[in-house]
Amino acid sequence: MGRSTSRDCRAAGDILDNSGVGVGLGILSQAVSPAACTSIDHSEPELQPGKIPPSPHSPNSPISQMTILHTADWHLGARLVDHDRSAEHQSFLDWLLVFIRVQAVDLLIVAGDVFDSANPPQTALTQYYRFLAALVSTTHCQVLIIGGNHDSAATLNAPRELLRSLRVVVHGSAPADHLEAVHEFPDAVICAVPFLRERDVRSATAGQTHDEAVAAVREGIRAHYHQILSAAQARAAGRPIIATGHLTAIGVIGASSERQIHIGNLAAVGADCFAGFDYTALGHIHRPQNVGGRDQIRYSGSPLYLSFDESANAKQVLLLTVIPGTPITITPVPLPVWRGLFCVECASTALMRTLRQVKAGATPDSFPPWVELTITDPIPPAELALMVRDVSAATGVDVLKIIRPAATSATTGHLLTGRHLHETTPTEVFSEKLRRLGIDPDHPEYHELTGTFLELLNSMQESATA
Ligand SMILES: [Mn+2]
Repeated sequence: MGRSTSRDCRAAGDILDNSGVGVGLGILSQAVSPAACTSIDHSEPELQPGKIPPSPHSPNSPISQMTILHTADWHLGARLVDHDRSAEHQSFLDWLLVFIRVQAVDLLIVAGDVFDSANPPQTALTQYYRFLAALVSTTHCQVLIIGGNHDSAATLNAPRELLRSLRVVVHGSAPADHLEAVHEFPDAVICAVPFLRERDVRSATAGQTHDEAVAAVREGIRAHYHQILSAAQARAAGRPIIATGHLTAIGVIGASSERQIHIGNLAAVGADCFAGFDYTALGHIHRPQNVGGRDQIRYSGSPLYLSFDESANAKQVLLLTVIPGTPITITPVPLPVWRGLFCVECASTALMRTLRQVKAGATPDSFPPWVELTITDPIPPAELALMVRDVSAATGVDVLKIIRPAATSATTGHLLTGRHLHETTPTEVFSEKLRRLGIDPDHPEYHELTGTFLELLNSMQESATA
């Protein structure tokens, strides 16, 4: 059952890899084609929210294998250019619930950034609790949730005793005792490691240089994983050991929607940090990928496109089949595109034709596509705004952001010109400040200042979430 499903899911993945990206249409990048995304597995009953297909095995039967679903970076409550995304999140949660039922998933892992902010809006909290309530009342699935750098550990942890009684384990922050992070299942041992804050892995030492501090954080993370691995190995008795994490690994390809963590991304750890674990379920990087070419160390990526610059990659969740004594089977399951994000570049005269092509390339029945539009010819802003409004209404494509390089080229090419403050990150603003002060990015001073800035930003975010 599990095996044939794996093949079907892989086939769907292959289609995704070959699906067209809209080149030659003035479209720089776009989401995957509708045909590839809407079908998950043709051998399974159609995934329809509300219909409960039969479970492949009874929850009461002895489990000879364990099915784990790895996902991360939900970012409930997230907005894009001030636009609400709760309907897309709801579509994802509805899909996820049905998928877990159909596949009889035994354990759902959410590897951090459940929420987009430390103080999530009420709608996001409601979505979260409704989803968990539906999951525990209609499936046998257990849940492991760890905190990410966007999450408030306190917000996640507040209901943890109540949730634990409902088979939902929450680790908003790292427990002081490593043994508390080790969870034993009949067929696997799971080590719950959330986003590690600097205070979790390093005691600040006066007089340390920036580089020494970075090295200390990196070493602290490595030691943390090593100690938890030892604790798990003492109990595993032949069962595979799976870790979670929310961090940056060396060599990953990121996107602008990932907030920098630790001291910049300089404290990124290598794949060797996870040596000894049979699988590592990572969060933080929104583009699905493995780490250091090792398939058993994976970022599931975010279920939604969170920024325009990640719109070219397919989204997925990872289905693991765990049978003690055999390697873990990893099956990427492509997700539907609930809303396509598109970067579009064209002349104003080609706007209607280009947005029609965007609409034609978008998934049918999805929410209206959102576009970041770069206009290549000089056109007065007022005239452009009217044109965009009319074309947008005619095509059903929403333009969230307009970039006019022709109009801004005269203003000495400031990197942030033409962008609203809410579209920038604090780090970008700081980098721009350094640039305007004439501090060269290759100069050591640039790295010192950036490192100090990120440390301050980090501790601000931490105290906001404490
Ligand atoms: Mn994230």
